[in-house]
Amino acid sequence: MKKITKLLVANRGEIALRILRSAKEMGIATVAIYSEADRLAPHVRYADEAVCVGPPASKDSYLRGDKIIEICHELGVDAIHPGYGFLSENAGFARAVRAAGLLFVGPSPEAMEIMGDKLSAKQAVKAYDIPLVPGTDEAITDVAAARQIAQEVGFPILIKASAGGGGKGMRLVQNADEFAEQMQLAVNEATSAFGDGSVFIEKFVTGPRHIEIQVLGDEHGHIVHLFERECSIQRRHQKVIEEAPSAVLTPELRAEMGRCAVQVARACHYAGAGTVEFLLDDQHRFYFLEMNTRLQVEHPVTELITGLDLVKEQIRVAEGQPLPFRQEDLAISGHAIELRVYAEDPQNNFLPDIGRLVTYVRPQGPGIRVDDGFEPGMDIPIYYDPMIAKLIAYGATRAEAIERMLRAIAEYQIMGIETTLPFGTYVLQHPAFVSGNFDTNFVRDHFQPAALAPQAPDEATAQVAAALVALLLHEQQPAAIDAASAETGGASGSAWRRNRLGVR
Ligand code: MV4
Repeated sequence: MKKITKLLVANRGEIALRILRSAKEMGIATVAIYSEADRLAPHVRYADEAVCVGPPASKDSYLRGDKIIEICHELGVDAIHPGYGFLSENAGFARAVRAAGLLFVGPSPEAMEIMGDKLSAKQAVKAYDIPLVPGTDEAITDVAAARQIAQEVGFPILIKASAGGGGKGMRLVQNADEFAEQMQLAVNEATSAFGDGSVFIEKFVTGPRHIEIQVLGDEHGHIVHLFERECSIQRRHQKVIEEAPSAVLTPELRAEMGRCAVQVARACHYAGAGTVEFLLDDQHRFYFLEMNTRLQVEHPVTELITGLDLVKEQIRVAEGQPLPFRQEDLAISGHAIELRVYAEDPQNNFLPDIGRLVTYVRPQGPGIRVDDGFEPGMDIPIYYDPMIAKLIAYGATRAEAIERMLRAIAEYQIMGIETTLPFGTYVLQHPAFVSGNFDTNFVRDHFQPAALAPQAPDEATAQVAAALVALLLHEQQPAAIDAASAETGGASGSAWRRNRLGVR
């Protein structure tokens, strides 16, 4: 056991703040790092100390593992929390941290390596009873042999890159005639994107749900699961809405997927917080896809339904403490939904929208949590992920969580950039979402951008708008209008304005 007294957070934005807050509650001193683009970011002020690591580009700042370790030595830091993204799943960095005599708040480099590659992950879980999508568990190299396997599995099939993730290097093959060409494309894409051309075959599961299980392990071999998150609402392989629990899992299926997730974690001697991803098909059969060896963006929904602080648990595990609970101590209470508020235009194919948060007012009230890293007036940096905030609603039931989310979206005032907030309203009111009957094709099947287009105002609204424009023009040019007003013997412009607005 080694107590952490000073923690460096190797990240930015909402997740840096999220981690700093838990460290503060635990009485741990904190160090933030920041790039030149983030000098004014809230995480920099929140930490006890902050060090600039370099120019805006991630590779020159948040990815500079060598510099970050050096800072730890200079400031007497004893542990690093990597957050998500950046260095969080970099086994080489985790190894360097360990070699420098520091604690890495995350799993071992060995576990990261095993799960970082999809084929080695499949190999690792082979000894356990984990359902895998029919296909190959070794890299395919010979086209003719691979086509033969695809025939046996049955088209359509997917060719996936072993080193891939987020749908990159994934090719859908409809029939044997296309196979050779698609395989070549997949190998080329994997080679250029990951420096590793290993690909494998999986039967294509049509209309699957993406359901993941949160796991938590300690260094003494205890592993529990913290139930599921439903993450099927996504676009371009990026999640937008997540919820816990899933509307479709029965207690039996939940327990079974949970047991499998724990076994996947056991297969790589996992310690820390991790996520085991599954596909669930329309027959409610589930298949292990991959394991993410980090804290995930959507972890708050799990926190809300379990009452746990996952960052605190991560820190305690990193210190070598045993988990303070067993599986049977854990239960789901209530329902939580997260909407990722991205600086993107849902009416324009979710293209990133850059600019300034001219107005930024967060929603509040019962059951609402906002995890963000912005303040009014700040610019959205172009260098990083365009996520502004995570809006999380909690309720006793799914219906109450939906009502609260809709109310909170209506309260949220963001002006200056387009966001995914209106998309959230659309989804949360959609019959398919409300009924729970949806899959990973939700956006393709049910979302029409035109549904978000502003409606033409009615006559009364148009007149109020015209009056407000007149008032604003008056405010900007009071001298000219006051002069006109004096000529007609009226009150001064500003006094008139005060009276009209009821301001004293
Ligand atoms: C699949 C699949 C259907 N069948 N594998 C996409 C990203 C990667 N993590 C796994 N993905 C998929 N793998 C088989 N065998 C469908 C997807 C998929 C998907 C998965 C999760 C969430 C959203 C998705 C959107 C499209 C495709």
